[in-house]
Amino acid sequence: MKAFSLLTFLATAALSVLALPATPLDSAVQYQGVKVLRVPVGEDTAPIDQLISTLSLERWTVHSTPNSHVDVEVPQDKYDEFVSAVDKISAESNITQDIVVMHEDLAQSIKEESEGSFEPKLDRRAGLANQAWFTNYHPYADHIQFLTDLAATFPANSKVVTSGTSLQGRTITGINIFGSSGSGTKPAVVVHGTVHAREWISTMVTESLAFNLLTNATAGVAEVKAYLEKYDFYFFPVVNPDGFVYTQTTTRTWRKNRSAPPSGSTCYGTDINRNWAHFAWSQSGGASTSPCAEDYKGTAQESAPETKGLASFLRDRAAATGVKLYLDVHSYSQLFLYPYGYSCTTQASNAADLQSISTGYAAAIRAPYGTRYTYGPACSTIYKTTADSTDYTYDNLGVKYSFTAELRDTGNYGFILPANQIVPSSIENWAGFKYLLANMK
Ligand code: 0X9
Ligand code: ZN
Repeated sequence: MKAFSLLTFLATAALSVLALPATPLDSAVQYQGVKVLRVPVGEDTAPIDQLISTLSLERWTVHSTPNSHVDVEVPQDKYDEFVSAVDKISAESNITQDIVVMHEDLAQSIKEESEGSFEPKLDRRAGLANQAWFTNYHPYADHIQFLTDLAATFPANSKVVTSGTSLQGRTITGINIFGSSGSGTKPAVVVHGTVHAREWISTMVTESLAFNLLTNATAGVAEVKAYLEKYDFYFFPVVNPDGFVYTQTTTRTWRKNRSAPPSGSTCYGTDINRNWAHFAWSQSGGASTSPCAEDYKGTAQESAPETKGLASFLRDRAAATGVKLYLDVHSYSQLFLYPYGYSCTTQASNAADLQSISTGYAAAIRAPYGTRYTYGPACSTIYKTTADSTDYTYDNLGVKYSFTAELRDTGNYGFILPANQIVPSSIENWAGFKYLLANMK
């Protein structure tokens, strides 16, 4: 071994020792033999919901829609019981489609998803704030470093900002990107990802939008430079850091924040996207009051500090400069949704404009790789949701362009989207994002 490679080897070994103690590669063990199944459901969704709850299965599809499907994790020891019960339900409801296997062995898929992601040496060799970042998923601490490095690279046009503190004390960190008149002087565009901890692609795509905006504008691309003169941009890649860290150390498919069980329950977590201070928080049907449910709405409006911090950040921006565009990035299903979530009959006052801009957005997203997005008002396009982010920004803050994007895919991999889809997801979403910036009235 030559001196140089020996040194490299020793440095690498030292870094490996310093590496995170727990990674999805470790946590994947708990998923050995777990399958993820796409199960067709009929008009009546109650029997399948009942079965999933009796067997305590982890749902990937939070809400069952009639005549659609439910994606669900099924461990090996519950597989036979589950499949024979589904067969029975299917026969009674005349369902003709078969169960589809999304993941044969979730442990293996999680391993593949993160290949290379948790080796610090790779990140360091690449340098954090450059295009190579987008070839892999990354540990939480590296995301903070990415934002810091990005802002340090372009100090005249960006700075690190925060939107409060998570329950476990993590600073919710973002990047503010601005033009020649400085920060906070134009209407805001606010984009955030990872409300739901397991939706890792949303972290990467949010970062890629910030990265593309900054690198293109500072490289002199006229169209992008002009956006910086028009808007004051904020990107928060991880607004649920406690949940995100939990997906990296313990349970890859965790969704909610990590709030302690309320009295009488043993279940952790509030759904940040059912916890906003919208009047429909107290209505039923679009969120759960059960602390064990994936869409648990919390003990009170903004009881989750993550929701509260974000809402207060948005209120400040709305009062200071107004918020022109709010985009809440999730996965999966390839959807572009606008208000309302709480009602399938009440229409947004600018519904026609929202529908038409969504049509253009979907066409822009489709151009690079042919990826098809479905779009429309949230409630009638997917399901009813109360006190979600976009109803709040729309009704309470007057943000006329309030959207939820659900990124790739439509169910091949779901949340465990292979890392080689980060770059294409980023490219198509950059096209969609630019379309919005160019076409908002
Ligand atoms: O249920 C949710 O919170 C979102 N779907 S996800 O699978 N990422 O959990 C959809 C929210 C859609 N509702 C509104 N945008 N109003
Ligand atoms: Zn989500």
